Amino acid sequence: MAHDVFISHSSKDKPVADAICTNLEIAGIRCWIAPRDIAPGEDWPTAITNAIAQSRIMVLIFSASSNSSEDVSRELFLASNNKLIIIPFKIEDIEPEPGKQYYLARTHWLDAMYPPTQEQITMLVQRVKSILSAINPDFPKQVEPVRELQPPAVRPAPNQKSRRILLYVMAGVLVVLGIFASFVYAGRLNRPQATSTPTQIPITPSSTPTQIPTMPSSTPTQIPTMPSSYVIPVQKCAPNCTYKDMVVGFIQTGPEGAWRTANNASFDEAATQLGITMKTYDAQGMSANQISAFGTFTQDPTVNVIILAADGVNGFDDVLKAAQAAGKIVILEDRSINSDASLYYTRIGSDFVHEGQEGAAAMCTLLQNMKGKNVVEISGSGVSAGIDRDTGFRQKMTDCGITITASQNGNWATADSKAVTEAWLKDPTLKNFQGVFAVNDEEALGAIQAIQEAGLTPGKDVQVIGFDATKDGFAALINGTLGADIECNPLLGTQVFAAALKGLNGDATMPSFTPSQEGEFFAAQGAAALNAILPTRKY
Ligand code: GYE
Repeated sequence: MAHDVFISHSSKDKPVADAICTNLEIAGIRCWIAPRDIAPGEDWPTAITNAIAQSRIMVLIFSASSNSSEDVSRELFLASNNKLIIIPFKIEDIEPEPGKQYYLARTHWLDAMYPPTQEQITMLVQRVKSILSAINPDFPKQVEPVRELQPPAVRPAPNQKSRRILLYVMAGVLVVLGIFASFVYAGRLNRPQATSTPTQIPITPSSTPTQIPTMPSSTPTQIPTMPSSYVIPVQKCAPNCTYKDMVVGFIQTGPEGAWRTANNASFDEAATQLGITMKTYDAQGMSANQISAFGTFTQDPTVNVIILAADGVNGFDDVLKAAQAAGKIVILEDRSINSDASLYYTRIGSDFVHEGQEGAAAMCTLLQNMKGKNVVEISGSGVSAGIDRDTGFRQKMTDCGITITASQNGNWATADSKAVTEAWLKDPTLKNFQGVFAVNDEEALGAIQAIQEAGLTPGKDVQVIGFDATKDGFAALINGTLGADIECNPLLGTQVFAAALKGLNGDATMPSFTPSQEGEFFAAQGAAALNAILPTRKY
């Protein structure tokens, strides 16, 4: 039976492991746990090895007894070999022994206690759910409420005192709802400008995270213009927070091309200049890791701002809600995600749909004197930059009758894109194309290499366009192998930190999206003109 989660634990922690298993399964997550899932007479080591190989996530119940368990060490070894995401659920405050440290050093601990509280188990279920929905968008959305660990207690009739408290609480809730309704209806898409100090709906740090309505987003990576109801978490230093008060958790994508290097560097430089404390996390290209990192930064009491450069589009709702409930200001830099704008403070980045449209217009210009208008696309699937450039290009390509005859993911990388293009050039059914639409410069350079090695001339036999306008992109424009390069600005550090400071100070006037101002460059501008511009390029 396929399952999602392998629960690793010491037999001494069976009650906690069983409770967690029950609650995960209530939430629709299929678990494998010993001894329940070992068939009578089945060989344990084989059963465990197969179970781990078929899982996506390992939840490790970490305690003194599991720390000293050889079986748990072997399970960790197998989990790492099978590239499972490991979530250590710490129910005792002890450090892992060296052998286990090896596997747990880069994971994100979920601190709990013995026995764990409902809230801690809720956090674990949400974390697992978010990771699974990131891995597989079809994964069920709603998290079922976690059932209490002990059998339901018979509730005693409330006495005078508790009845009075009950009344106060209900009154309080009504007041909050009232303010909320006024907030939504008074400033539906525009944050109220009424008062100089922004309207704050008090987020009382209660046991369960504040429920925030989510507006279903229609199309994928819908770029919202103005949020409907983002509640800005109130900071102690507000309204006079300074950069010195800012502690940032920066969740980065992981290594990509020159654009990403420049983007990360712009944050490092700005943080140093402004005296901001910044903790960065490199997600190695996996949004599942990013969702896990969110949990860590959300639990980190020192962090008050979380910045995300998304490696995916789905699965962020729950961690955004948790971060907001924990009082963190969340800002999206660069890419958008499929979460409603009411779940984050703002996004700063490019309008990728617009870039895609610019790309199509450039390709139309370049194909004017070509014998055909067949274009192959080297995409950047799974993230908004690739998805939206593709959307924008396809919206405009019909203006001049372009047909996309093949499309494949190039992983933002030169080598992958070269291989993809080589395959198309060798395929008699696909080789008849006059243009290459590559969603970044690294991919465009890969296509150019393949075209040249096939004995064709890029810029003459085949027109290639790229995105980013990096120095390497410029060099290709200057030598004429690249026909056009649509600029995408990576230098966002200073702007994002300025927005974060506004967020810390409760500034409700910040638009939910601030698109970067960008242009495009053509080989037709000529080497002289382009060479004059090149020294001014910072990336
Ligand atoms: O175009 C590409 C990078 O998200 C805009 O990601 C960014 C893209 C950029 O890998 O080079």
